[in-house]
Amino acid sequence: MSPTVAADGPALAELLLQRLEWAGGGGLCSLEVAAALGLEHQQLVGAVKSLQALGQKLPCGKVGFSKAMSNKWVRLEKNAEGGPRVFRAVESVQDSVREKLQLVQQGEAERLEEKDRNELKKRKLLMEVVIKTYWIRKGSAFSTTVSKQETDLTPEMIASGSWRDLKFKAYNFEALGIMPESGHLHPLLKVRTQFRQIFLEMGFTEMPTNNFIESSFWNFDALFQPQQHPARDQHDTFFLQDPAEATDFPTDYLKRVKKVHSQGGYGSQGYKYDWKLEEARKNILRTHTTAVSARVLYRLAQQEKFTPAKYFSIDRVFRNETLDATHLAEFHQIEGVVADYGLTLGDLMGILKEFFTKLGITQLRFKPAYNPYTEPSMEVFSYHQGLQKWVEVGNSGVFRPEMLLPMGLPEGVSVIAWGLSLERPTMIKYGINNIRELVGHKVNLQMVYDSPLCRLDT
Ligand code: FB9
Repeated sequence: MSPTVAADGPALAELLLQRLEWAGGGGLCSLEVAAALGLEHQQLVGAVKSLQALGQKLPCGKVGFSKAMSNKWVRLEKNAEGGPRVFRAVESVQDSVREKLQLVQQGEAERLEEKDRNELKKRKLLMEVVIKTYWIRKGSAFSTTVSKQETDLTPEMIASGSWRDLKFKAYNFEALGIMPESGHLHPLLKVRTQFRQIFLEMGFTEMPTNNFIESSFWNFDALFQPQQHPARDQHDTFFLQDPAEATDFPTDYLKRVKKVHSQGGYGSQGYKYDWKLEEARKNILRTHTTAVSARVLYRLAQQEKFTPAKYFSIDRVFRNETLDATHLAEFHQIEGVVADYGLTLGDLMGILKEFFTKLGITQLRFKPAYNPYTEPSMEVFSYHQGLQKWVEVGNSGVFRPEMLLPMGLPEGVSVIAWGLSLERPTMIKYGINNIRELVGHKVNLQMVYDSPLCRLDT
């Protein structure tokens, strides 16, 4: 029997759907439909399967089916002959979603209730776009031409008087500065700048500190620090292998230093030991910037006529110490030195008060201490409001005559000096607890970029 219809898939499937539409709620028997269409039953079953499969493939097939089921437009018979079947359950449907979307399509979305709008947006059937419109009207200086607003008042404008006819752009005091494209100073260098400013304000001159390598002579012997002092051995000091020795010393001065160590002089009994040149020659990484102060004071003493002087230095020093959260094998030492006739401990206390007040530190206390090259010596303490306790903020003293007189400084000239570190105030100002967050290979460079300007007196 020749089929009465073209039996290809989609056409047959649609034909079946139309017959289902005409059949009303009762549904159709595949056998009867196949006979009516003059088709093999299997062909029709194939069309039915293809329609069943469509429910899994169409992106909205599932949604449509579940909506039809939840609206009770269709019913599912799971035990129907030949497997699960879906039947029409109502004569006609009112698709409210379709009606609402048609309203949107007609540009009448505002007629939708908010809950409907939110439901459609949630199902991604509706997307809201906010369009910002402006109401434009004439201003006080309205013109039909756009006149360029000047941003700079030039000498030419003033001279010619043309500024009278020009419009100037109003200052924008809210404008933020443009971030510099250049590099960023490390917090240590920002704090160093502040300390340098304080010293310069106080009339001090910066000493040349550009030699990390120093001879033991200038670092220790010139300061009357004996050669057997524990600070001079390997566990506190870094010695160089190459060049291991310095050779160039002022001959006469070296003789006076040797004598004052081994025999005494200038009223001092000295240390009475066999002072050795080879010990003084040993090259090291300087352990303090006081080595630089010794060189500068020796140069001051070579003047024909002594003139009072104030010096400062801020630079790296190296000590072979136990490392911990606040101590590395190097740090920046800050040092102030004042040379004049008749200076006393009172002068030292006064200048320390002046110096630390500029740092915002006003409550100072002085505690007797010991240094090999100063006598008397004082530790300097300040009351830390945040920590509610007294903290050490530096060390100080009056250089010994056994250090100053061999240099050639006149009798009566005394030199007061003090020192502190750069890292400690920097860590406090920037709230850094571990020094490895401030210096070293683990430093987060973003910290450097983001670190604010430093004001020490606040
Ligand atoms: O810097 C130190 N403390 C400090 C300084 C400033 C500060 O500012 C606050 C924000 C407001 C806070 C703290 N100290 C000296 C004290 C301690 O930190 C101490 O534990 C560590 N000291 C270093 C040496 O340690 C091996 C700091 C360093 C120091 C100590 C002494 C001198 C220099 C640096 C000196 C000296 C001297 C003495 C006489 C003549 C010439 C130089």
